[in-house]
Amino acid sequence: MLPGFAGKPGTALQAGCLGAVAPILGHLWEKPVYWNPEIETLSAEQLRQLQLERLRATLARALASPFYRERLAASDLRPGDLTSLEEVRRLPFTTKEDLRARGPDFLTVPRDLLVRLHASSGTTGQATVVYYTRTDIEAWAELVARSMYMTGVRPGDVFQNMMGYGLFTGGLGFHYGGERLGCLTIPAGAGNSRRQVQLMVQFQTTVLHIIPSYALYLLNVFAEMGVDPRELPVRIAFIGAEPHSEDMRRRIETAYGLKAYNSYGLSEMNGPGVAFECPEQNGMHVWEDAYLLEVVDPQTLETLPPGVVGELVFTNLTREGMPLIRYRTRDLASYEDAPCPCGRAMRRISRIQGRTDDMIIIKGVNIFPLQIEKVLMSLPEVHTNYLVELSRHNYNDIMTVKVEVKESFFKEDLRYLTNLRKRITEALKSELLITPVVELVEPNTLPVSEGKALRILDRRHEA
Ligand code: DLL
Repeated sequence: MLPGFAGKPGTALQAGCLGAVAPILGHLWEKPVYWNPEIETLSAEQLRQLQLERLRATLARALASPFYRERLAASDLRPGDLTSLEEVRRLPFTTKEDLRARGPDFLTVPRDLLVRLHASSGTTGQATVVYYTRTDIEAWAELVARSMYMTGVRPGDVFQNMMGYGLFTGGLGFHYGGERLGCLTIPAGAGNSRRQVQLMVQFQTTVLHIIPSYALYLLNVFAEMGVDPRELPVRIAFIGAEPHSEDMRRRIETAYGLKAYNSYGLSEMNGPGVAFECPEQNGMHVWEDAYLLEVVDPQTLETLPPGVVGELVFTNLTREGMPLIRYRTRDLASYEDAPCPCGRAMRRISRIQGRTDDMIIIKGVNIFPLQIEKVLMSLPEVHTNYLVELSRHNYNDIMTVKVEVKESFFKEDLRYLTNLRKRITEALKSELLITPVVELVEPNTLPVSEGKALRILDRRHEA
């Protein structure tokens, strides 16, 4: 049976096995589009029906945990009473604070059924811990494999996973997904830049998983080593785990000569593989058979319609050991439910616009780091890195933006650089509505992180 029509694609025929008969089979050997056709070709209506059934089952399962037994006791809603998905709004939200305070109380199974734990990277404070049963790990690997397959990764691809292996979900999540799909998976891990380039050359890597800011940084190492990434066979990259702009994606695509797909997830919802771009690169499909999506106004908590930016809220629909109900992600995005040309009915979310909690307020103006990035990355003179420092002087907030300028422009005369500084200041001012102090620095002089980039240094409390 040909993949895509039944069974799992990775287990059936591959181009390599067909060898000389491939041209004869020609028309039959169309690459299957879907990893899991049964789920990926559901109509919107069928998908909602499946979600409703799974939501009831999840609620019933959640009641086995001390946390939800208590929390849901106050609500008069019983799992069997749910007649529509909208009724989920009658249930209380779950927050990161709940997870921190009551961690193990979220478990619905005895401890000896748990096989793994991960912890969030803690970019916004103390880490939260999530637990997985064997079934959870397998279901998660399936979702990541499905996501990778959707972009065109196939068995036989050489997949270099440049994410941190460990408590962070990015490394092991994609590792299991890559193996599940049938890729030759290289557990390269984060950092060790020269080695990353060597691995790519030696094993002729075709697919990358990489933090977007690191992808730009790595270009310097390629240059130092005299290797042109465009001459390597790499054709697909997954970039995610941190906010990045469309300009940043295009830069990565051009410099490496590949297609870069945005990938979204969070440890509280297993990790990566919650929402992923299809070849249209126009929003990330939420795997709605596994996650129930809501977008709410972060202040009023009212449900928002398509196209309006609000906070993403997810409910697990297939998780066994630690299902979360109406988890407030703090991530801001909008959703789109118009049909996608790829044929999947799963709704798409926009690029993450920021978090409700990384918003910085300077002189009363609300600013999201992504706005700064968008401006800087649209300027051809700007190199790969920048740093925003917030300080306070005489009760006055000052925003200093240190910007790396490409070597070729740095060699220009002083008048040119003064003018460039003025242009960057103006561009930031018109986007942010406040005037930052811009400092131009030489390329590769700002600190680089091997994990998620640290772009904002808030020193205002030190004043
Ligand atoms: O970052 C999971 C992941 C790993 C996603 C690898 C994609 C690739 P956490 O460490 O728990 O999990 O951090 C989750 O990172 O709430 C977002 O604020 C941010 N984030 C994740 N993906 C994106 C993205 C992983 N594509 C937090 N764009 C989330 C913007 C993202 N922000």
